[in-house]
Amino acid sequence: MKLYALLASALIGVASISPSFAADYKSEYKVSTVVPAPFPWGLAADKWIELVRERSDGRINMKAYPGTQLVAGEQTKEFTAVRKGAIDMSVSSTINWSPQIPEMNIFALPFLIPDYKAMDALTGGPVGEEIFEIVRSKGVEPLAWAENGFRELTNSKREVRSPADLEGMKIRVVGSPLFNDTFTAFGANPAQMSWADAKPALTTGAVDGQENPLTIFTIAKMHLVGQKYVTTWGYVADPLIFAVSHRVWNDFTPEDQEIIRQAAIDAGAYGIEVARKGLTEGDDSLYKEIEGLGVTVTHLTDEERQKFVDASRGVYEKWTEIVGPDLVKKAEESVANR
Ligand code: X2X
Repeated sequence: MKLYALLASALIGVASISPSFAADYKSEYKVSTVVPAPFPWGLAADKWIELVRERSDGRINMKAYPGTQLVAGEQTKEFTAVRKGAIDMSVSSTINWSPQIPEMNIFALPFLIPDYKAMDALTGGPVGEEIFEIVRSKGVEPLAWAENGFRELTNSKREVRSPADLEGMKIRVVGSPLFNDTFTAFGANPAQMSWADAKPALTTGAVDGQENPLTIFTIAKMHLVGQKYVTTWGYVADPLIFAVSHRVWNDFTPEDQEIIRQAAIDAGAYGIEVARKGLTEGDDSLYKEIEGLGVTVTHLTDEERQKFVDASRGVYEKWTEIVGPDLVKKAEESVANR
């Protein structure tokens, strides 16, 4: 250990006098995201990039590539690209990685996560640890959590208070077939498509509605593409993971790995803060802002919400088998003890 420390400090010494040391590093590390700043997701990625640049004195240069452009917008193929090293780094939604990592569907089990405290108990507890272990075993280093948010339902047709109101509505979804199952159970017609295709589909009326965090709703100005009804039901939550492909992770010195990891943790805390702004009990200003756009915002009563819970119970049970009953049990315990 002592020898190691000696070697490490010798290396740092060499690095400071020898420009060739940094030549092992790429001149740019590509960071994949779906949405850019000012979406909280993009803000979290930018903060990570900025902190790493600062703390490495400009030696480590990362750049955001939003729109999952590194996989031509096909966000559900992002994980494979990170794994293979076609993407160096990413800030990624568990939804988009769930087609390759079945356990990731845990966050999309309908109505598992009742509130932010539960979300924190999952990501910050044994469930988060297990998910990170799985990601690591597949060749990707997970560093920290950030947040897209609770996904709320929006549509152009009518106020939705019960599954009956959703009957026959065409709803854009993304991720694994879990989302198809859930919306089918509610009586809707789900259509899988990428974020790149979602807005045009809403604009033309090819789909009637969608589900996304409300920060996505406001920043993407979904009210301008006919989304006049919002139902807050918090049926699933969508955490984000800061990650680095092992293809590049293993090239960094332990000190630089630590810089990158700590920067992700700090950027994650910031990202979670901005993702929740205006959507908490103490500050519900974002709901007000949306109402101010002429949108009907419907907060379900417990009784109304329960109808959706009941309707999706079979889906929850089916997907518990796919996610892994032990992991789901762990998650339920974390939520109960939050
Ligand atoms: O496509 C979406 O809905 C988005 C932006 O929320 C994700 O990438 C999961």
